[in-house]
Amino acid sequence: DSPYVDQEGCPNTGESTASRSGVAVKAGTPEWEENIEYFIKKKLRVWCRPANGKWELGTIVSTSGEEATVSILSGNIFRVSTWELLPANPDILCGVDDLLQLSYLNEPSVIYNLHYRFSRDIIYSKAGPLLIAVNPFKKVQIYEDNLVQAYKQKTMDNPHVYALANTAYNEMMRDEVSQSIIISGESGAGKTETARFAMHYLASVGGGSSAGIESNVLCTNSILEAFGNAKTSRNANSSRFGKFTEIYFSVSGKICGAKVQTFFLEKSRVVQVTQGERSYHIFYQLCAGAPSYLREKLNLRNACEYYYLKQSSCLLIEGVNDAERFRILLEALDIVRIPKVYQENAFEVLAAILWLGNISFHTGDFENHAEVVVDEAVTTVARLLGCTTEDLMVALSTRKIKVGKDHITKTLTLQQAFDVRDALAKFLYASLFDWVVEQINISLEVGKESAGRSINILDICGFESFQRNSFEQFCINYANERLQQHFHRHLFKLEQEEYETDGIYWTKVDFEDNQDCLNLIEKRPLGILSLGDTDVAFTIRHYAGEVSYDSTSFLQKNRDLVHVDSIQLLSSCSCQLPKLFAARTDDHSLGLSNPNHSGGGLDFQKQSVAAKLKGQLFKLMHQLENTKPHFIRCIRPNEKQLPCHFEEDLVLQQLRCCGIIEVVQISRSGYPSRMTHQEFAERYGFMLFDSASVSKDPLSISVALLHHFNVPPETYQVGYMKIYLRMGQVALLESRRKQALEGIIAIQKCYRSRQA
Ligand code: AD9
Ligand code: MG
Repeated sequence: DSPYVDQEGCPNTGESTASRSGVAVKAGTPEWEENIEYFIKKKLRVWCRPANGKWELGTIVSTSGEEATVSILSGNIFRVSTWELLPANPDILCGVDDLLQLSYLNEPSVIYNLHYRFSRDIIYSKAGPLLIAVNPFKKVQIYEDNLVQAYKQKTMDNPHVYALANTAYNEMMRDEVSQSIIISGESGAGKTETARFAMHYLASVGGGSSAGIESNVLCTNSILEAFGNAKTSRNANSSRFGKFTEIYFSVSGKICGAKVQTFFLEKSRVVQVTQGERSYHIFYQLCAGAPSYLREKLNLRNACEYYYLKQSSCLLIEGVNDAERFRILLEALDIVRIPKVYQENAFEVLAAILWLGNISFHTGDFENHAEVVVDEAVTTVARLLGCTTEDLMVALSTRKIKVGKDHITKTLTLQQAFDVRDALAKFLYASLFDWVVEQINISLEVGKESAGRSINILDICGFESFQRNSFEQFCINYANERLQQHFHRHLFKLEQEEYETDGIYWTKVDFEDNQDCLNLIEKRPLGILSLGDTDVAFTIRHYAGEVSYDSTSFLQKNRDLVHVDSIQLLSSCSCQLPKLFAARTDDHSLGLSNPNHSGGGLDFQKQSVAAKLKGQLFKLMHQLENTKPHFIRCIRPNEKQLPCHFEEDLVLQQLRCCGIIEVVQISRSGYPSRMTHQEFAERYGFMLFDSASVSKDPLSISVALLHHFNVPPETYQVGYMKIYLRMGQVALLESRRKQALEGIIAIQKCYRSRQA
């Protein structure tokens, strides 16, 4: 009568609940039918879903056919289909640090665990090798400097972004291999904040080097956020670009330089802002915070006077002081040593963009022939760029067309003129953004003492699916698709590596890949990227769900054309930056565009946006492949950006999208519970009645325990360092342990009462 097999001969719950398939037993399967009897007898808790659709904890009172009567914790009784029941975990597993520790892995158990922790301000959890961060939307006291020290000295090692950064740092130092911290999650989930905390940790641990370069690294965040972040409906500080920051370390582990790469800045936001959203922070900061001499120089007005900004009635962000942010930005620009002259050049370009949006057109003597309205807007733009008003007006309202060997000038229609104006504004902004990134990189340039090791932090825009999805969403989701592939492969690979290193037997498990979807997007000749001229709506089944794309203006956005006339205008400007931006286009060819498109004529032609993105992603993946990855999944607990609100369905949807449960399930088909020989022996060793016959080393005690409880050999493995257990085994051992402890207490009571 082994204590391992239930006295009544019922199958043991752990084994029959899915360890064979590696997936939690689905309600309604024969295995679960058998288990229901067991759960009734033992009054074990189950998850049930009454009509309101919310999972509730309860115990099964009785079953009849496919119907079960369940008493939930509130005392209410429900009749539900047995298909709607799932096993719940024992109390000891309530709020575990790592989802892999759950004996029963199912959606309600995972959600319950994360919710339980979240309501105690424990926002970090692990899902095997993956760190989950649930956005608290409030200040939580878990980032203080003393905690940096605690994680550094390993006096704390519960799940935390500091713990993860510490692991990355230590592994870089120990193995001399570059590391990557890859942060993903939906918009507003907390990626950028998490990246900031990781950088803060690394700056503290790797600080104290020459020239205090670590403070420059931290400053890059506020600069890039001013230029690349904006208020959206989902996040008041949404990153509208992807960012890959490489932080380089010397042999002694000190930061000696850094480099920032950016991807797919959302240009359309400069000229088009949806109601309730804002354009890039920098515009509002400049308008609110520029000192009077600068206001005069730039002929600067309030944000509400610029068309590009006032398209949306949202000009302020609650709780944010744009003027104060501008002051902080100026400090940051000084810290990274961007010369004052350069800073002012950049502000001139920004003011020029704002005034460009105020330029209007009317139709002149000939119907549908655009003429620029001569006003303060056009004269100010000309002055800020350093060209004549006449040249600017010509560039905005006409274009040169090549006919045979001759060039003729054609007047634009109103719509074409507005398009040319907006294209110029977008070009100026995107060029300025790239220039800012370059300036930052110059200031962060790797010092001589670099050992060529780095810790890289990736923070890209999260998967997006809206009512209407356009080219921007296509690019973002394509990038996420690539990242997802990297994520799956590596999580899985890591898992297998641990088994191999610890010397246990392990059959390789195949993993479903998203390669088909990537092929659909990028494979030549029929991938969506190369079907550039197909002007239809289409739906892609992404790893995170289906998204239907509206292809209106898709092609235009992908071509991202700027008039050659506009480029020529900029190259003739007397101001530094416009001239520089124009010169950068020299390495691209100037070609003849489709004459039916955008007025017909010469366009500045370059690689399409999607093709460029594809190239960037390949390069990025290649860089990531050469590093050891550490993954963080950020989760948005509610839509309203409120503290203390945990919407279970919303969280569940994100867990499903990012495949967290799938990752855990796959990890579980291995040996999810691991304890070092020492830990195992310490927790359960007292149950060996015949301990005298066992030698005192933890390995022997552990093996003796496994034999003593007749743990089936197929449910565990003994590695060099750890005992590996299949799903459900710890729950069984724990119930034995509880019984044993109760027994000891009963004996002690009995002994004391006899003595008394
Ligand atoms: V987006 O894809 O760039 O739109 P992110 O980057 O995922 O998005 P972000 O980091 O900007 O989200 O977080 C959104 C807001 O949540 C922040 O502005 C904070 O107010 C809040 N947040 C996120 N993480 C934390 C945290 N660890 N502690 C406190 C947080 N607040
Ligand atoms: Mg962000």
